[in-house]
Amino acid sequence: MPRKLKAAVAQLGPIHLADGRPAVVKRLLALMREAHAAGARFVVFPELALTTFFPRYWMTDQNEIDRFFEREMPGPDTQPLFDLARELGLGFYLGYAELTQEKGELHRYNTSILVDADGRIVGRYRKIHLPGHSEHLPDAPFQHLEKRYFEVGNEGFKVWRAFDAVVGMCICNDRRWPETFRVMGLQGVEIVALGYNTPTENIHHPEPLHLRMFHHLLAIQANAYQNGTWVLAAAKAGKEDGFGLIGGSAIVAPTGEIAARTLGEDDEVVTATLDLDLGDYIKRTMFNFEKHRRIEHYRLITERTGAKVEV
Ligand code: CDT
Repeated sequence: MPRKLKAAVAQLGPIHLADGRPAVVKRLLALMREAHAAGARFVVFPELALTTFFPRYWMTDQNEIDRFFEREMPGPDTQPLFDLARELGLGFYLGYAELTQEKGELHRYNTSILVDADGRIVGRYRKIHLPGHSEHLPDAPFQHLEKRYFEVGNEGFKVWRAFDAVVGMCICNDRRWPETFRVMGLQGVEIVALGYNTPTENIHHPEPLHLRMFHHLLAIQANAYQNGTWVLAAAKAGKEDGFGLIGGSAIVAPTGEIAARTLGEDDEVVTATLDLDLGDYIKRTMFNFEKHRRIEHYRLITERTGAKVEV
């Protein structure tokens, strides 16, 4: 019996500072209805999908920062997403800023959840590769303060069984690191859901603009192929209060080919029918880990963090 899943990526256009949660959730609900009408059973939303990409702003008042965080999930504003998921039989991935109290201490993470077709949270991922900086960069056109506002995720790269598949999650910058995908690949991942906010400009180095899209696609296509997995990548795109984010939301097959891709920089749904067995031949042949990996030569990957020239 072939395992097929019609899945959707729901790109979001800009969310401005002035846009409140109810207005954003209304957009998400409309995208869910569109994905469902196209036959999808799973839809992927972007990273930090409920607010503007606030790490671009330098803030020192913790109350001001915490306005961008969710204290509960679902909460009063987000409950409609879960209700609609159950009504439509449509699962989703959602990225948001998580404020949680654990052992009497507050923690803040850049988080995503996996919600099944019954509207139940079946998985949670807290972003591990936090890019950017923690200090104020007065000369930069905008900030990238993920290292200031979030802690490094403490739950690893896990996979969950959902939609008759093995599903993993990661967030934005994670997609650029082969380790992210290989850890999930070693758990037999078949679908990696991924939300992102990628600024159009690299504040750390004046790169040609086209490289932002090229590197995004290069990373998701290569990692899909090298692990024989589908990748569902959803962008927040367009100009948020004048600050640009790339689009290029895509569904990538285990062959590394792009099966669907958004065209614009606004709210947009694209779908594809995933053959969940397509990655099997890649996992059995070229990337048969059991047969071909040589872990005795990979020690440095977990023992050394930064590159060091010793010759
Ligand atoms: N959100 C996020 O992780 N964005 C990064 C930009 C890094 S530039 C400091 C990305 O990898 O797309």
